[in-house]
Amino acid sequence: MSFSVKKIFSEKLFKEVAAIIFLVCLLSVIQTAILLGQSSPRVGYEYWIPSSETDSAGQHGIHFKEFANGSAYEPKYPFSFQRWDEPQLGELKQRLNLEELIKDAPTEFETVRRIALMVCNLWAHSSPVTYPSWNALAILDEIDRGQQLWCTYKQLVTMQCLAALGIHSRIVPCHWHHSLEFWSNEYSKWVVMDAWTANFYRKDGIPLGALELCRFSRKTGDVKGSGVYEININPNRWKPDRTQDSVLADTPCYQYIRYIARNDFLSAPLEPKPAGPKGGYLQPNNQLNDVLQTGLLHIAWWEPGDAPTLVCPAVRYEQDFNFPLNEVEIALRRPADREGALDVSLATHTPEFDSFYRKVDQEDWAPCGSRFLWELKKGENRLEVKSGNKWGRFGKPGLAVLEYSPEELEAPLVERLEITDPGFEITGSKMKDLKSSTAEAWRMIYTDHYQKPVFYGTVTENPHSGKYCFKIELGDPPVWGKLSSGRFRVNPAADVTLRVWLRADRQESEAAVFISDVSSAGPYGGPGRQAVTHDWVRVGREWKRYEIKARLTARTIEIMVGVQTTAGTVWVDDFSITEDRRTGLPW
Ligand SMILES: [Ca+2]
Repeated sequence: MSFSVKKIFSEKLFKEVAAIIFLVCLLSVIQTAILLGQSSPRVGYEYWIPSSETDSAGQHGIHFKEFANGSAYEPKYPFSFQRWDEPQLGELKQRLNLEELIKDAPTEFETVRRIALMVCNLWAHSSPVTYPSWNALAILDEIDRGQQLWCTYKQLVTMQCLAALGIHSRIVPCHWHHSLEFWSNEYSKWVVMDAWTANFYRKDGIPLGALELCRFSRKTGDVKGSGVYEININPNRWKPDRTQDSVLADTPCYQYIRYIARNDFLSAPLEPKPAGPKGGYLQPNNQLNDVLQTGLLHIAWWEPGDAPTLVCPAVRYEQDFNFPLNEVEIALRRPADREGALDVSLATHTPEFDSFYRKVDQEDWAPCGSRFLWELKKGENRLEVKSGNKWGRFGKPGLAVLEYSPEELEAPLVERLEITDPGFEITGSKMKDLKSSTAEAWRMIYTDHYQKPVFYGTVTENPHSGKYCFKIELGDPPVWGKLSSGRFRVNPAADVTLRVWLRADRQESEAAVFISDVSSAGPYGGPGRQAVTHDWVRVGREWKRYEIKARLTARTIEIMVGVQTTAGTVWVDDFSITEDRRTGLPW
């Protein structure tokens, strides 16, 4: 059998297919844009609620109403997080009486705000004489001796206080400054809380992170005109003219930003390396000291249009700068062998991870593994999951809400299997070549002109029974011809036998007898348009009965049957199908 691919897929067909693919892509882009637009009320990224079902859920009686999913993404440059069992964390907590300070704080954000304010008021601002240790307890000792240090160390003490409470933060070197961001489990984003300038930034009621401020600063070098408010947390700030709450921000600090990929300095102390004169010296630009004097790794934010960064690596994708923490990425799969349950897999990027927790419907939160079976009940089903760290602090919960309608799976039983017009008598009396074929009746299936047989249709030449049989005459090259019945109902999980009479214009002519599952279009679902079974048979010059047996799947409720020929001329007559037994479902 030799023919070129080009012959089957004609140029015209190619163009049509290409046009359809383009339209489908365009529509999906538009749909995605609409969906993303609709998701804006939800704070944070990676969370969105789909407005429609896009896969097979509906075929299993499952209709999603809400799905808020987190991300387990890990950044390009690994971040070294503070261990939870570091004894100095407890010492720091006691020394600064943190428990008392955050008592009754209504939110995590308020907890962070109180700590930043307390640290802000610990000392006045001054350049250090030598490069201080990156240890809050050592810094507090120096403060007790009358030292005053600059911004880096207010952020550092705040960072280690937050670590004592299980909140992760990071120092953000920016323009002539070190700022501080913490991972907000409430907002699911990195948020600036600056313990030195004693403020944070807010737009449309949502606190902002350094990357957002950087983007607002790209045109003019500062955030002026961006509608960002500067919220002061300290009435005794170093800039008394700015004590008014909620003034429009104009800071140039965030025109370029980096983050330090560690917050574990208590457990893994940073050793200053002397550079130049004995004991080293400090540059007025404090962020160069980290990199040049200590080799401390910075990760810079870079985007097209920026000059290269020479002192440290850069990232250009948002998730590598603003990688999420403590979220749960949920994967829901339907088990292959049963309905009414979902196989749940959980993943997370939680530093010092302790356990996942789940809350099913109205039950209490309970620890759970990373994989479990979610048994569905009729009606609304609700699953919430969250990740807990070793300090007992939780990330933002993920959520799936769905409606389960098992009655949609219960197809009514069929008493007798019926192929419409199995002996071609109705078709033969009404039409010659099936051009006016109806959905219930026989049809030839081919995809373009080159597959079209030389002749197909009902004829009166020597039928097996009655007045008519069906004739398929292939040309040369003999591209296959496929004769198919209309779709008809069957019972799922049943054993059936299909029989058909065939003859050919030569001995040993090859044909395939098939049963094809077409359940996907029906209300009860199914795998859809997959051949349940077929068998190749050798057809001779005399009428002979051929049969194939099949076990239908648990979700097959509609099938088509037929014959596919590959050479010469074949006559077909008298299909019949019987149900031998119902196997029942395996559960
Ligand atoms: Ca007949």
